[in-house]
Amino acid sequence: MREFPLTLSQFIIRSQAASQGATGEFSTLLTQIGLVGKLIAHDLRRAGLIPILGTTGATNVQGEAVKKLDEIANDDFVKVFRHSGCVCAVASEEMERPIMLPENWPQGKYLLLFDPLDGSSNTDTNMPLGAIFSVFKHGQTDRLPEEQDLLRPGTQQLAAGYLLYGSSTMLVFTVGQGVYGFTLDPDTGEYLLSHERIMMPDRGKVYAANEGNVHRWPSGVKKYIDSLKVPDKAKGRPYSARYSGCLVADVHRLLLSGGVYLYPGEVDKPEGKLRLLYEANPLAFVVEQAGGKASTGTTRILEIEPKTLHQRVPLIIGSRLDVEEAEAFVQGKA
Ligand code: AFP
Repeated sequence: MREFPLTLSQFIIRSQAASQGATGEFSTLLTQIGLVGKLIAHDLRRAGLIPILGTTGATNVQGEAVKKLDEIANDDFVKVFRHSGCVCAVASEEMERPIMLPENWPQGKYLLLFDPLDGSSNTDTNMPLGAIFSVFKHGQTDRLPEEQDLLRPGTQQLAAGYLLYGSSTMLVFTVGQGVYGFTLDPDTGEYLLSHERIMMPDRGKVYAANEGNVHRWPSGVKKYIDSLKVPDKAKGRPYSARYSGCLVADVHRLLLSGGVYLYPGEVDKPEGKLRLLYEANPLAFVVEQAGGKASTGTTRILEIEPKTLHQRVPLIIGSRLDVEEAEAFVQGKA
């Protein structure tokens, strides 16, 4: 009989059967993330034909111009999860405050944080885009969550992952037992298991950073990037530069073939650009599960105690040895 890859639903059913006491609620959550991915991918395939490109004229909580697709993607997440029954609060990079969902309470015990459209500067030029999600359990059984309940270190995440809208649409996630990648089959509309237990190389040959910012970087980061360009056969240098403007796409490349991504703090903006709860934490969980590392340069991302919902953080993420080397430069030890 012809072998057929596992569908996302089959994979979830199998994992649920192996997990004692599972109620199926968590499985629903992953299926709903898959649904959001289908909705957004459906729109993106028609970008240029339907009026979804360009900006809305508004500015988001981060002070950035809101793209029409930012708004569409955020609405898709909210609409799907409002009716999912499995989530009692959602927080998004695009929304100033989280939305509590009393209609899902008390059954919906999960908290969902997401960046609905990562790399939105790529929208109008047919470049890759992504979405990133992070899942926690609401520990209190007697009350709806409050904003404070969403401020948890990344070590407490139950699941995290991303959707990548590239030449194909992929859903990649971890529930703390390895990293699995599913590719959306456009013919059947099913996500099929295409990447089982992804493990990243300990070292890569690629770095990803917006070098246009070099004059704003601290000297340790500058020296590290310079060192990657000096030929050194033993260390596989010089490295190649590959930067897409979409963190999901860059991290996906690193996950499959190794290397390092940096969005460091800057001299006048030490907190950097990326959001801890919506970008750094979920991707750090995925990358650690694949054998890699994620750091601010001095601290493990997953151990940071968040103080605010939209907190920013410097990020160095990728292959273990590459991140360790970057940390040594940042800390002045190399
Ligand atoms: P958005 O999610 O706001 O589009 O930002 C994209 C991003 O967070 C990340 O995906 C990129 O790697 C990074 O910012 C690009 O930032 P620069 O344009 O400053 O290089």
